[in-house]
Amino acid sequence: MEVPTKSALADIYPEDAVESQSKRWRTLLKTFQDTYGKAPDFVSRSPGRVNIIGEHIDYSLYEVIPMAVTADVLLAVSIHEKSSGPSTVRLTNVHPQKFESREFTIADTGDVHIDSSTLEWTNYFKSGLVGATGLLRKKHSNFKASVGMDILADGTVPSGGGLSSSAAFVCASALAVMKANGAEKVDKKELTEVAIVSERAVGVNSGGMDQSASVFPLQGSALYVSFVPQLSAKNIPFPELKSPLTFVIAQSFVAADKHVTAPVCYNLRVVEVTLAALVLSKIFGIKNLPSDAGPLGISLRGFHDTYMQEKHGIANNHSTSKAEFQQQLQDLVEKVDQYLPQEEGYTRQQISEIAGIPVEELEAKYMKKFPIRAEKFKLRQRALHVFGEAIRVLRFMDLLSAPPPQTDRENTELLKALGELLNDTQDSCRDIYENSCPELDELCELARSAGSYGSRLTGAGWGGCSVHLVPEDKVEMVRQKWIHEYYRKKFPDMTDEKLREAIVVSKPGSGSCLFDGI
Ligand code: NG1
Ligand code: MG
Repeated sequence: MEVPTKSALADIYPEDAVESQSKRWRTLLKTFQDTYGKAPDFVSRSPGRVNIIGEHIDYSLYEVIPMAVTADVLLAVSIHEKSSGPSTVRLTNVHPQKFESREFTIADTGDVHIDSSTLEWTNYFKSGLVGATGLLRKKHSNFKASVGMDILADGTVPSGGGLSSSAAFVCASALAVMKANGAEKVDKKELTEVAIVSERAVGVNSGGMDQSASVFPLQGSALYVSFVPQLSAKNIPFPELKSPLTFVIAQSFVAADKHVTAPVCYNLRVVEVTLAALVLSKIFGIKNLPSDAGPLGISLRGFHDTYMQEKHGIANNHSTSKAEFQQQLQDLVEKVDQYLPQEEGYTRQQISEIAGIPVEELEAKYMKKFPIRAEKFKLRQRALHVFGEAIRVLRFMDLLSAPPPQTDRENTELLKALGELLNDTQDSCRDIYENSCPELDELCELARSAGSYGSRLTGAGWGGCSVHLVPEDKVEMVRQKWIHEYYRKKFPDMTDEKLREAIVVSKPGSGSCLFDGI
């Protein structure tokens, strides 16, 4: 295939990135030729994302608003002839020192071995492969195993940096496998669902936000992602403002390695909100808490909707107004405050007594799939964050969808109101959900002192990235503040290149796509 034309690249990258992307694509295709002695058949692409608002509530099945960023994963692929017997996948990376070349076989049965106990870059490809294989089998009863492939990967989403390199990689991989095996048209919803389930195969109990944000977005839009009654995503164009919305992303350079910290951080939060759903259902005498798409089979959203149905005869659905839904959430906040009073958390024994389920059964159902380590479970705080954050997402949507401001004053007021919601999220993450860290708190404080309207961590937290709503004319002040007060002080040896990577002014980018040069 040929390097895509600049106008084709302009469809997926912002104007000012087209030149450098064109160079990058040329290098990718040339390196492929040098490595494998042939040209790739196609390139599959999927971007990273930044979450604007709605943190740690996707796995409780509440709506979130992320956007795609320019940074992405590209997989250049050449397909092997279909043959009998096992097929081979060769994977190389444009950064071979960091990501060593690998080769593995796909058995005739289609099975692939994934060792999720090690942090291995090709696992993300394998998990996308397994997911896509499952989807292809569902569609074609005679489909068994994927063809072999030669692949060269180039990822610009920093790993462990909170911009979801993992989802970008899994989505690009699943898309590549679909294409290599002859899928004519890949349905975005199917691709996203496959990627969500696949990523769980590499050991993290993830929600579905990252994969949705990697697949669905259109350039210039944020994405409103819903998980109930089923996964759906709506592109929300940013309002045309005199003083436009500018999001600045800043790395903390505190590595947030989920595979190491999951048992006491991410996966523990998933268990805590699931147990909160269970306990609240018992407290309110819910009869039929349905199993749902939450990673552990029940969710706070499931509790919420069932509670409204059983106690108030209200069926929440698409005709429920946002205002009504907000009011329900507000009531739930008050209920949690009253009925889950223990600030210090709840022991397994206490949860077992309230839920009427033996401790062993609780452990088997909710703590085995992904191991966790905890004596106490902070049900009160976690539920308060989830309901509160779900309210903030609705308010944010209301502000984005209102008629655009007419005067400078209204413009500033809108930015301030949006920023305040981001600041409230940060407070809630820091104090109630406890997924911030001192470095992220500091980046937010510094940005606000230099003119940011709203600053908060983005993604899982405990390190990684932060996102800031900054008026265009203050971006430079904020940048200087961080450089002098944070980066230079904390990392005196940091190279200029690394520093450039640390702070990114991001425009909303576009989702997954395939280039086959036709
Ligand atoms: P990160 O760690 O930033 O990729 C994680 C989850 C999301 C979501 C956020 C918190 C994975 C793959 N992603 O994002 O689904 O729950 O944390 O809002 O685990
Ligand atoms: Mg991730």
